[in-house]
Amino acid sequence: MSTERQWWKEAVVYQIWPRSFQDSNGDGIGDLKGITSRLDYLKELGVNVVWLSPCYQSPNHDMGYDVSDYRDILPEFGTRDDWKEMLREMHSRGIKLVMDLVVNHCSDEHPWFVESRSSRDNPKRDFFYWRDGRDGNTKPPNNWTSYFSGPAWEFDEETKQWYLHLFTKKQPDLNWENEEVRREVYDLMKFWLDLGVDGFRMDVISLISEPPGLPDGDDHGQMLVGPDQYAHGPREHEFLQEMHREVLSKYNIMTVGECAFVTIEEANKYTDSERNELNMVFQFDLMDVDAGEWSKWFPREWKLSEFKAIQTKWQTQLGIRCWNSLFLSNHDQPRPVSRFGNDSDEWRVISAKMLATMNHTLRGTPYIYQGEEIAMTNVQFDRIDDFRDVEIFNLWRKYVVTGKLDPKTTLAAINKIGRDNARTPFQWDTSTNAGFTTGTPWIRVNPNYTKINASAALADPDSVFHYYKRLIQLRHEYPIIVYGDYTIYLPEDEHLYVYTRQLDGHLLFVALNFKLGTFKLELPPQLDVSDCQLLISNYPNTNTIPKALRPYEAVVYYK
Ligand code: TEU
Ligand code: CA
Repeated sequence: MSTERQWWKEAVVYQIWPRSFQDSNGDGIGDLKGITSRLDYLKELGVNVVWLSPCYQSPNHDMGYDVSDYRDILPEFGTRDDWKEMLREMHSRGIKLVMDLVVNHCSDEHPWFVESRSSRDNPKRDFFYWRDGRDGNTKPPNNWTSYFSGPAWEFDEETKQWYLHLFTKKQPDLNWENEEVRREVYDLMKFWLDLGVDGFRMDVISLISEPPGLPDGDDHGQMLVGPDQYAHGPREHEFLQEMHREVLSKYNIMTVGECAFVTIEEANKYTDSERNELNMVFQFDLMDVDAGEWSKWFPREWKLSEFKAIQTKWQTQLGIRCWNSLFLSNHDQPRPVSRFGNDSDEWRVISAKMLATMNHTLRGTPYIYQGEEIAMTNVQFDRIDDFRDVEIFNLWRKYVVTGKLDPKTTLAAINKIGRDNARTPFQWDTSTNAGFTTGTPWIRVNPNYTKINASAALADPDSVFHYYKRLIQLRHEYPIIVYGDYTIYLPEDEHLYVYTRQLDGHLLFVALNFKLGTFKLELPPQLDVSDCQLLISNYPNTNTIPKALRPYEAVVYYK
């Protein structure tokens, strides 16, 4: 049996985080009209799909991931008509639109929650998880901690009960056990699908079903009971199959579920086409490779062999009917060239191309996060006030303000791994504020925009941008890049990542040097790479496979 061919397997997806992409009216905040004005740039890059992070009505406590009206556009971003025009302009350029679906939780300002908290017998009470606390109601109902520091429960003074929030207290969790909640979700999905959207990225969809009785989790002795304890509840797959029956099956769309803590076994269930759940999931094993034992805020050194083992697991252990997604960053992650490559002046371009080569030649659908295609880097803010992310502020309040962590090392960790790295404005050109806004940007622009920007990248045929463009073209020309089987070589090598893809008698050979040094490329005798043709490389190369790889060198051959 061979892999079923599907448009969303062949596509490349570009993620837009609207607040920081392009401002059109000088208020310092990116907006929908701004996106529309930049679509020719995306067309030039050659991407097939845009995944748009939330643009719905929201108090923006968690930058749009706290929705207060699922059918309305946030006024800062524009109007429904602006949205319709954006969609029309995308479609006329052959670009599809995937919207973000944030329905594990909503905002505490959503009318459902406002009603729900108004009294214990309100009809919407059961839309959320309300419970009595322990010890005479003085302690939360269980020991779960929220994703963003502190307990996952908040006490409500009015009705004297606690509600569950796996993220901030302004993001109450919806109770999916309640059939009415599910019906509301399916209705709002149909609302957007009927307006012409081409799919959904589903925020933390692995958290919608809770373990019955909401039992205490094991705190591992660290007072942290994180989502690994409450992800993939018993009704998760049942809910998704219902959603598929009620909504997804009626449209030709793509779905990707953000699945925190997903195991390969679970991912096989989520994405098996015969089970009718999701097309693919985002898994975070690679994003956790540098996380310390305690949390991501205590990063550790990682070995290339571990990195490759993660990739290889996801390349080889998903079933033939399943599918993978490939990403190096998103709006929650630091910039990949700073994290996995080398962002010095000398190596930024070369190492970013090497990382891109990997992300676009593995099996799965590749995602590009805005700015990655010009190798934007992490920022370096030296004051906590320069940041804007609630996750960072919660960390600061809980640990630094209370004296548990020292400000200097915490600031260093925030600069290294914090989410605002991904959220500084897109760097378009050398004009004021990188061409992002004529006003004051809502978050500071990375000062390196004078060197790193899209206009410079477009003008330089050797830029990272043009390299991405070529990778995307290759994907559309060579089915082996999409559908080929994966084999790794030299798995223990700590410098090079070498693998092949195979399809219908063809071979794709990929070799990547992850390190700053030149290393011999010794190929196993069973691998016949004679008569190969060079498809792409970040160094000048020929049809002869090099005997050694230079710093961050990437080569792709085909026969
Ligand atoms: O993220 C969920 C999630 O798993 C992230 O918390 C991620 O692992 C983390 O930010 C890394 O520190 C989604 C959204 O992508 C994120 O922006 C939201 O804040 C979150 O859900 C709540 O909606
Ligand atoms: Ca604006």
